This record gives sequence, structure tokens and C-alpha cells, in this order.
Amino acid sequence: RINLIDTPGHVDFTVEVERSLRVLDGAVLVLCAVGGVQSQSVTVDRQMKRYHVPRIAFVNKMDRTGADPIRVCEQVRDKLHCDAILMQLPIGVGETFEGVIDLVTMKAVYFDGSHGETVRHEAIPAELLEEAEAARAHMLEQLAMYSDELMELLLSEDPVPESLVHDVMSQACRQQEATPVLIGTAYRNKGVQLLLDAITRYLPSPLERNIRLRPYKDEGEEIELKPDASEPVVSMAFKIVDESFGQLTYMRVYQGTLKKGGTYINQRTGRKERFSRLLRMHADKREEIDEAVAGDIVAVMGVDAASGDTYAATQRFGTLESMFVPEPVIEIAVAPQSRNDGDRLSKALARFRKEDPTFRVRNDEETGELLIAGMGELHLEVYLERIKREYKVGVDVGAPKVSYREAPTQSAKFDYRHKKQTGGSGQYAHIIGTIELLPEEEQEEFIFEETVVGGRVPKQYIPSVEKGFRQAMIKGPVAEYPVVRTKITLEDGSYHEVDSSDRAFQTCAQTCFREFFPKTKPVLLEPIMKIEIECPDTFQGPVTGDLTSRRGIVMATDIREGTTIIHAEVPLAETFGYATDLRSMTQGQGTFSMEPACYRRVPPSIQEEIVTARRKEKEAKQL
Ligand SMILES: Nc1nc2c(ncn2[C@@H]2O[C@H](COP(=O)(O)OP(=O)(O)OP(=O)(O)O)[C@@H](O)[C@H]2O)c(=O)[nH]1
Ligand SMILES: [Mg+2]
Repeated sequence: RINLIDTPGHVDFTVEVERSLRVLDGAVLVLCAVGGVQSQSVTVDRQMKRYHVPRIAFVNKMDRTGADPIRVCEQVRDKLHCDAILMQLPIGVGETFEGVIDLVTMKAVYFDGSHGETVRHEAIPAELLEEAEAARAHMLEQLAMYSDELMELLLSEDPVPESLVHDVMSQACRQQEATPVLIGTAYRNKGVQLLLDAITRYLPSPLERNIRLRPYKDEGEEIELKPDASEPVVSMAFKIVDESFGQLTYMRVYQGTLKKGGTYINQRTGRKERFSRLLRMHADKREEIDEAVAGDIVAVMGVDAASGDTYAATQRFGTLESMFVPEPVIEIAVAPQSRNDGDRLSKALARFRKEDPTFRVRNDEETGELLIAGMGELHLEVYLERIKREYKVGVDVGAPKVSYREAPTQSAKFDYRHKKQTGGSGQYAHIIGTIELLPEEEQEEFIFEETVVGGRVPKQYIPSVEKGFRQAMIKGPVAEYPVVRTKITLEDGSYHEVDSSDRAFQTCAQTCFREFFPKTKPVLLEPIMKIEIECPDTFQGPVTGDLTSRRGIVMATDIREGTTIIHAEVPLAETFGYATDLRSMTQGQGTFSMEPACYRRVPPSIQEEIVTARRKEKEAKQL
């Protein structure tokens, strides 16, 4: 059995890709034969690598004019830095695309019938034979890097058996060293059957993946799970869908068997839950089942899981590594149009929040606004639309706001004493150390270290200091955005036998941060998007000019058969409404894709505008 999960490509819905790759054993990266590796393909590729998921690349849309699988294959190599191995050649391209040459069997393969259901193998057309032989030789040379046996056969010019090619490809693909590249078109299913064969041949089954569990007992150590139905059960909830008759929780079983009616323990909450119904999902159809075994992906009705939770049969069994959830980048203020709508709006927001970990809701205490946050304009638009359609709530929507960050630009020393004497017991804490700027490449947003000697700040209070700093960093001094790229080292301090406490050290760190962080001359950082625009040549001038006016930087421009592809970097703040603007600029013929690239310093004049606007907004609401 093969479980298939289709994911959206748009980066705004990146969490779907994230959680699917977390639980899948293999992936097919679908690329366009004309567009090739787009900026969103790069994001998806990074996610595949994060979860060590082996994959096959499928170059689709071979029926389009300008289709060029060899170029796409080169892009996979250059942009995704992987060993892309082309296993087929096209017979005709664009309108004349008829079928493929399978370089393993050296046969021409055609797909007859209106849905390509009849696969016909023929001899390779004479005029393509030479090219096919060269391509096969190239493929075998690439594969020989993974097999001495194959290398020897090539050197001695002996025939290479078909099974050996498959074995070597299969090994290299499973180890995520090579990516087999297949071609075809989803129109009339040309090439799709061969893709299905490749999936069963080259992608691993659940039995072949190494999945590790962190047991509660000894932290740090991990145990390997056995994908065996008779072992103790371990499963992971990776997707939640709230339906009218209850919550549907999608689970991947990694070890053992889940039984209908069994009780299992949510390892995060420690709660015991009965799995009263198990379902196998087939797109919109569902089938009741009695059990699910290691390797299965099923849905469970009625359990109260959050995405990323691990379930096992006993308490404190262990947890699986959860998935990566990116931080939202934009925020929009929403307000119900009528008071009666408030309840339904809260209900809608609670549901979206539960289903989608990248969708956040918060109340701004100072402005009194209700803010929703997400991965991009489109992401939030989809939810706003659902609020209107499904929940019948009229909402007033503010302009999208970028989630800026604050970061230091230089180091600063701190030395702060917190002392309070009020009647009975007092408070005393004293900390000395350094605040530094972390390099851009650093993955962590905040690093806390301590080099305290001789217990001058007692061990038990060190976590209190870290906690205090973390709390203060939620709102930076520039414009109350979260502080990132910061390292704080606690070097020294002092305490008082009676008056020092966890509270005292937390408060000390918080006040210290507010007092000393401004000495690092902090600045605002803004998210920068990588954007790729495809439009007819004639629009290149206006599109580029417009990018410049959006503070964009054009990195490269490719021109191919009347189509221009512009690669640029643009601050997220300047991309709002771009879909509409591009459409009108190009008479509807331009398309674009975006992905987050990095955070970069906001130019000083713009920083000033943001700070002033923020202050005014606060004052207005407080009046
Ligand atoms: N010419 C041509 N067009 C295709 C082919 N396959 C899909 N399309 C078209 O490409 C467009 C996008 O197809 P989808 O199947 O939605 O693509 P997707 O990758 O699932 O897109 P997202 O889910 O939005 O990421 C549609 O207009 C399809 O009709 C093909 O083989 N040839
Ligand atoms: Mg799709």
C-alpha cells in the first residue's frame, strides 16, 4: 500500500509541506519543464533535506512549448546541489511530445488512449538512437560513482544488467545522494506509469527508514524504533482537521499496532485517550478500519491532540522529534463588524489556530487590537475568506503589517543590581556580563551562556536569569518587536542569603535588559523575499522599474523564447498587493513565486517612519 499526500507549492502554505515531509518516507518533486526549479522549489527542497526524505524529480508539462528537461536537470544539480540523474529522454517536445525513451531498458515507451492507459514499448526511433546511447552512457557514468561493480563493467565494456542499474539507483536515492529525474506530462498521463514504477523501485518503504525515539528515562539517548506490528505502539499526530462532528487527527504509526477502541497516552499531556474510530482516508472518501500498523497513515476521530504529539501505550514512553514550524512574517488586525459576531469569530480563529501551527492570534494589549499572523498575504486572505464564507462573520480588516525584528549592532557590558527593601523580606539580585551580536548565519535567535565562577551567582538562579532575559526580549526597545541575533553571557554577580530568589533574579534580568540593551545600538530588521517573475519580454522594462521602486534588487534576468524570468530580492513590506499589481502591469500575463530569504537591516529613514507610525498608533488607541 502507498499513502500519498499532495502538498501545495506556495510558500504561504509551507506548513503543509513541512508536516507531510515529517511523516512521509519518500517524495516526488514535480517541476515544470519550462519554468524549471522555481524559488518555491528551493524551499521545498530544503524541507525535504531537513527530514532526510529521499526523492525523485518529475519534469512535468513536456507538452509545453519551450520544454527542456536537460536544462531542468542541470538546474536541479546547480540550484538544489544534488546529483540529478536523467533516466529518460523525450520523444518530441511541446506539441509533438509523444513518449519517452527509457534509458535503462533502451526502449521507446508510448502512452496510448485518452488517459495514456495503454503503455506500448517499441524500438527506439532510428533518428534518436545515437542521442539515446550517449545519454545512457552518461547516466551509467554518473551511477558508477555509487558502485564499484558498475564501474568495472563500464571499464571492461561488458553489458550492464538492468537489475544492477535499478539496484545502484535505488541505493543512491535512498541515501539521498542521487535524485533520479523522470519526464512526462500529466496531460493524458504520458510518463506517469513509469514514474509510479520508479516510486516503488527507488523510494524506501517504511521498513527501511530509521526512526528514533527520545525515551523519557535517559535524556539525550535515542532508541531506534522497529517498524514491526508486534512491538509497543508509537505514533505521531501530524495534522489536525476540526470537523463539525469532532476533531480528525491524522497519524503516522511508526511502531506496533493501533487498535480501534484501544486507549493510548498522549506523551506530551500524559492524558489517556480512547481511539474509538480509526479511518483510512482516500481523498474525500473514508473507510473504517479496526487497526493500523507500523508504516500506516490513518486518521483518528475524537482525540484531543495537537500537531506534533506522540502517542504510546504507556505513560512516559518517549517522544518523536516534532516538525519544524516557521515563525509568521505578517500580521493583520481584524475586528468583527457587529458585536454579535464576536463569538463566531473567536470560534473560527480557535479552529484555524488548532489546525495550522503557522497561524497565530494575539491581542495587542496596548492598542486593544485583535491580530492574526501568518506566513504571507495569501495565507491570511484564505482564512479571512473562510471567516466570511464558513462562519458568516463580517470583519473589518487592517492593512498587513510586517513582523519586524530587533537586533544589536554592537556589544555592550552590563552590571545591574536589583534591590528592594519593603517591610518584611526584600529582594536582591546582581548580574554582570556581556550582550553580543550573533552572526547572520547562526540558526539560534538567542544564545545564553554563563561563565560564573565560585557560585557568585548560585547555580539554581542561573535559569532564572535566562528566563528573565527571554521575557524581556519579547519586546525590544526600538519599536517593541522581538529581539533576535543576540547572545548574552552571564559572567559574574552576587547574591544575598535571605533576599535572593528565583523571582529576584528574573526581575533583575528583565530590568537589566531594558536598561542595557539600548547600549548595543539596536536596529530593526525586516524580512526579505526572494522573488521570481515570469513575463513576456515586452514587459521586462516596467516590471524591473517597478521592482526598483519597491526597494528591490534585481539579481539576474534570463530570457528564453520571448519569456523573461527576473530573479530579485524585495523587502516583504513592499510585496503587499503585488499579485494584483503584476497582473495589471503585464495585462495578466505575468506570474511570480516568492520565498523568504533572510532578515536584513531596515534603512534608517524607513526605520524612523516605522517607529513614528507605531508610536502614533499607540497614542491614538490610548486616547
Ligand atoms: N501544459 C500542461 N499543463 C499542466 C500539466 N499538468 C498540470 N498543468 C497545469 O498546471 C496548472 C497547475 O496545476 P496543479 O496541478 O494545480 O499544480 P500544483 O503543483 O498542484 O500547484 P499547487 O498545488 O498550487 O502548488 C494547471 O493549470 C494545470 O492544468 C501538463 O502536464 N501540461
Ligand atoms: Mg496542488
